[in-house]
Amino acid sequence: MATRAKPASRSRTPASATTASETRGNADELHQLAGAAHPPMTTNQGVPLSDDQNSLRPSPRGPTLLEDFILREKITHFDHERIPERIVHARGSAAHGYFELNRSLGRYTTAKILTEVGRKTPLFTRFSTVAGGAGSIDTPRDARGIATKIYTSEGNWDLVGINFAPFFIQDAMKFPDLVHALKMEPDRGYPQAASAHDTFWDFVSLTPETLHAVTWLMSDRGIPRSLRMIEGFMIHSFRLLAADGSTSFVKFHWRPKLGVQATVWDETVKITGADPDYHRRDLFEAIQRGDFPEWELAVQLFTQEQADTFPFDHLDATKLIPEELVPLTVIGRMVLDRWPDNFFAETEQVAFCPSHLVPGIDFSDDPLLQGRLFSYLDTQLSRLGTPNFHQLPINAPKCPFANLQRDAQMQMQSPPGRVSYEPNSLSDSSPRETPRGFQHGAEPAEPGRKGRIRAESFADHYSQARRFYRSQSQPEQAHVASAFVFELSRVETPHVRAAVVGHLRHVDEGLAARVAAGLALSPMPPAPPARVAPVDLPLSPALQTIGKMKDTLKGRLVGILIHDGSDAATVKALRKVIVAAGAAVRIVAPKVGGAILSDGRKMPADGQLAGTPSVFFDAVAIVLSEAAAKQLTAESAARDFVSDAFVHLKAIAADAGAQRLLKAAGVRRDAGVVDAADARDFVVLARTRQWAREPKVRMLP
Ligand code: HDE
Repeated sequence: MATRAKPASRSRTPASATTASETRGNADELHQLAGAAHPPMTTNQGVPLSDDQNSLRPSPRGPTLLEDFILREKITHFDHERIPERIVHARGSAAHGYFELNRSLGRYTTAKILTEVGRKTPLFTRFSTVAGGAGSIDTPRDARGIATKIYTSEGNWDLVGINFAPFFIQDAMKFPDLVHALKMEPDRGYPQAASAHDTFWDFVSLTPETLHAVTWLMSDRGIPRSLRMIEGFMIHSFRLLAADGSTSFVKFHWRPKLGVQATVWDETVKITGADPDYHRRDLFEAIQRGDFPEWELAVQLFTQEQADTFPFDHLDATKLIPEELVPLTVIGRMVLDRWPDNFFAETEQVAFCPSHLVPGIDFSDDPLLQGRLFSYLDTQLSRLGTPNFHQLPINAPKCPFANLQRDAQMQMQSPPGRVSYEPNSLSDSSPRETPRGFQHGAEPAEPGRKGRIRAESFADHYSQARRFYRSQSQPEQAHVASAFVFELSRVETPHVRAAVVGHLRHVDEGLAARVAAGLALSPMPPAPPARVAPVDLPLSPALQTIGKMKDTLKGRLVGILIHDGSDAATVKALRKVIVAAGAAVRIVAPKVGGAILSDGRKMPADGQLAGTPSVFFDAVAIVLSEAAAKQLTAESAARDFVSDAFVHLKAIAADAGAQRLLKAAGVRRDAGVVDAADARDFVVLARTRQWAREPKVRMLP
């Protein structure tokens, strides 16, 4: 910033001289800082700059001159820095990595990416929430997008999925309505990134096909612990095309190496306040410390004949194919090992389209997928402003690509020659079709009559929602009920609340009763007429989240609270055992500089207590001298650190000195609270939440 000149002086000074009233800000100091390693700063036209601190003016306190092309270029560029954010999935975080196939699908497809075992193919994966804007929080109750662009040798293949197996609607026609209902209400501009409001639940209550995905949304899957711990479902069936011309169906799933894990709701709410970037930071830090997130790519393969026997229509995006019916076969893995260099250039400008397929894979007739095939390309035009968005480095194929499309805004290529049409006889090198090119599966079209029709086979909206709810473990069922109660309690319109509970009676009478009780809703609202009466399907334990938590501490984070006088040996022993178990340790202390431990040495802190609550950790250890514990009983951040860890069902290790703080925080000893000396027991307990504690700390509906 320029130094302010003395207001009294109005004298004119020669432009060349610098006087007391006319300084160059800190430009001269900065010149001295510039070493040989720094390239000269230039304008966008390559003109070197001698002063990037001060705008051009005729006198120290005079107006800025229009002539200042350097200022105008800089400000103009700044004014246009933002591009329209994605209408959905605006909030996202991404990373580079690779895909490696370990089992060939050569019997089913010609796609090289699915047949060349052992080859590592680069990819870019973007995770997102759905409802909130680009600057919104990472941890609302919401679905999570997981979109992957694999730069295959046969062109880019985009796998654009979410962490729920069913979707909310069956026909693309309803997508704008679903999204309008979900996003902030248009008159008041809130809530941002939350489904707990009238318009969303109004739409749900009038659109029973949403019930299955909504039950997933209310489950623990809606509040993931980490982006590294979500599954990814491509939702729709796709076709695989074999070399002999035969076709089969496939569903693609990502399965996290670390297992699926969620936070508890109260914890989620607190994380949101403590760190709105919680998931982004978690992903960034994991990659920085070399703890590379990894997923298996699993497929469900089935034929038309098998599909004909399913008690549902696999073209209906609100249905899933249970693993028990069509097992998952793991065929490869995705590893994310590099954070983008630049958020805007890569994470923001990456453009996914489910229509980006490679030869050997084809679409199914799922009406939701069919609509998506139009939408994504269209939205990139408004978001990125040009049909040349494929030329941006993050979107460009890494294999050769060429055609005779030309010009348009922001054309980066300068193709030589007079020929930009085909067929032509004037060029020896213009691109031509190839027999190895993309083929569509030659399936006979079903006979029928054109119309705005919904298949009768799509009509059962409740049976799969029932199976999902009933397949959950006891704690998870309680969480689903609590989530419905929470969300509907935020709904101001009583008839909307009642209508949703009416639908829940078709899902499960017990669930409806729990939610009605939680809302103090009586009498029980009637169940609306159902086009197809729900049936009891075989349960599917694979749908649980708690069941899918991996029995490991790998990829998790453990916090150790210390203060001056904490026992050095205990802290070190804990850290050693936790790290050996695969987790990372963060030291938390009342002062960020750290604390002097019992051995007289200073241990630096990774986080200051008030800014590093226990919600950031999967388990916590409290190692304190008696004096420090006594002192910290007067500090609400310390009491909250301990009591939150307890009510969020985390394993707690505490030494004798810390007991006073535990007592002040209302911690009652249970199987999940151990002595800090028992570090090995602690790391075993820390692998899971203490579900048995939950009914003692929370009133569950
Ligand atoms: Fe999307 N969706 N979607 N969606 N979707 C977009 O495309 C759309 C659907 C998904 O990280 C948009 O580039 C329609 C299902 C992800 O950049 C838009 C329909 C699934 C992402 C769009 C659906 C998804 C998007 C907005 C119903 C799971 C983020 C920005 C017919 C399989 C990708 C953009 C990223 C993004 C349209 C339904 C997942 C507007 C019309 C089902 C992960 O084109």
